[in-house]
Formats: sequence, C-alpha cells, structure tokens
Amino acid sequence: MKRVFCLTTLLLSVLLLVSCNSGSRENASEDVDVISKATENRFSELEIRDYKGTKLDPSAGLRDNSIKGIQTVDINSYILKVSGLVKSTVSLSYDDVLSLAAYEKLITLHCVEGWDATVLWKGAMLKDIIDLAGADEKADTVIFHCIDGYTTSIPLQDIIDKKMILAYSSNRITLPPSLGYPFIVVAEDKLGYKWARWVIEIELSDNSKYKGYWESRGYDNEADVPDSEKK
Ligand SMILES: Nc1nc2c(c(=O)[nH]1)N[C@H]1C(S)=C(S)[C@@H](COP(=O)(O)O)O[C@H]1N2
Ligand SMILES: [Mo]
Repeated sequence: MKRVFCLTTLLLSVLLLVSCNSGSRENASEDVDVISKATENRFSELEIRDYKGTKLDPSAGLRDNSIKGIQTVDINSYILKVSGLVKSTVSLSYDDVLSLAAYEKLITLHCVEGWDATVLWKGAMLKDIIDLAGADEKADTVIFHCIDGYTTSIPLQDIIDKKMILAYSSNRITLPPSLGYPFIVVAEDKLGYKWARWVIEIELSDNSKYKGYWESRGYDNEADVPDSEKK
C-alpha cells in the first residue's frame, strides 16, 4: 500500500514538473520584449524592424477583419479620383501620387477591438492631393471610398491640421495588400475604422454627419483614440 502511494506521488510530481515547465515556456513568449516566432515570421525580408529606438510591428498579417477580406488591386488600371465639392474632379494614377512630396510618420493604428500596430508609414499628404482638385469653400468633410465598398469620413480640418498622409509604404516596403495596397489613409489619432484601405475615391462633402460603414452600425463618428491608449 505504502509503495503504491509512493509511486503515485512520484508520478504526480513528474507530471507537475512537466506541466510547469511548458507553462513557463509559454509565458516567455508573452513577454513584451520577446518577439514571438509567429510575429518574427510576419516581417518581410526588406522590412525595417526598429526606427529611432522604437520597435516596429510587422506591416502584414495583422488580424484581418475587413468587410470582404483582403483586396487585390491591378495597379495598371488603378485610378484614384478626387471628387465631390471640388473645383475640378481629378483622376490620379499610382505614379501621380508617388510623384508628390513624400512624408514619413511613425504612427500607431489602434483598433476598437483592443490590438494596435506601430508602423513607419510613408506617403503623400492628403491636403496636397485634395489641392490638386481644389476644395470648394463649402466642403468640411472628406469621405473615403474603397474598392470593397467600405466608406468612412474624416473632417477636412483634422486632415489639414494633423497633416494626415495617404500611405503607400510601411516600414520602408511597398504597402502590402493586407494593409490596403496601393493606399491606406493614415488617420492619425483616430481609431482603426477611419484608416480606409484600398482607397479609390476621395470625395469632398458638406455633410459633416455622413456615416460610413462602421459608423452607420453604431461606431462613434469622432473615433478619437482615447488618451489612455496613446503611446
Ligand atoms: N477598405 C476597407 N478599409 C478598412 C476596413 C475594411 O473593412 N475595408 N476595416 C477598417 C478597420 S475596422 C480597421 S481596424 C483597419 C484595420 O483593419 P483589420 O482589422 O481588418 O486589420 O482597417 C480599416 N479600413
Ligand atoms: Mo477595426
């Protein structure tokens, strides 16, 4: 009887030891300073991983919650329209946008679902693009239309004041399809649903109450990132 008890205790101890060990290994990969193998694999070869001492997140392979999945855009037939309350509607090619003055910004995307990604973005200033068409005095809102039918809007004044950019590059590589190739709106200080991806039209409007895809489903139209979440 005593022997059976001893053996059982031994067996239990061994089991406990094994499970503790695997537990601590899992914890190690959750450490904020340790990049997990999965995250590491999401970096593309040419992508930079650090910028002036800040650790960057991989620009591809974020959780994808887009309404119709990742879109593929044929760059040869791609056109970006600037329309609505403008002096003259303009149609821009991919290269037209790339030939404008370029700006680089280190900005964190915050999704309402709780995750975020810090990426080094590069693109053209949205104001420069809008100026090519010339905003009408009545325009106070910019509505972004995307290839998947997604729309969202941002006040024109925020776009000008924050010098928001339309990015074509992330962490110094060409913007990947998952992030909105060819263009994503880097909606600085706004929640993820304002970051329109696969943008095809920039519409100037005087409808400041316009509600985009998520906004018309109850999401706040201001979408300011709470100060507590800012990095
Ligand atoms: N065209 C388009 N842009 C979009 C979306 C979308 O479904 N379609 N989703 C938005 C949301 S809710 C977020 S958080 C960011 C990042 O989307 P993800 O969660 O799918 O990665 O893209 C935004 N831009
Ligand atoms: Mo989101």
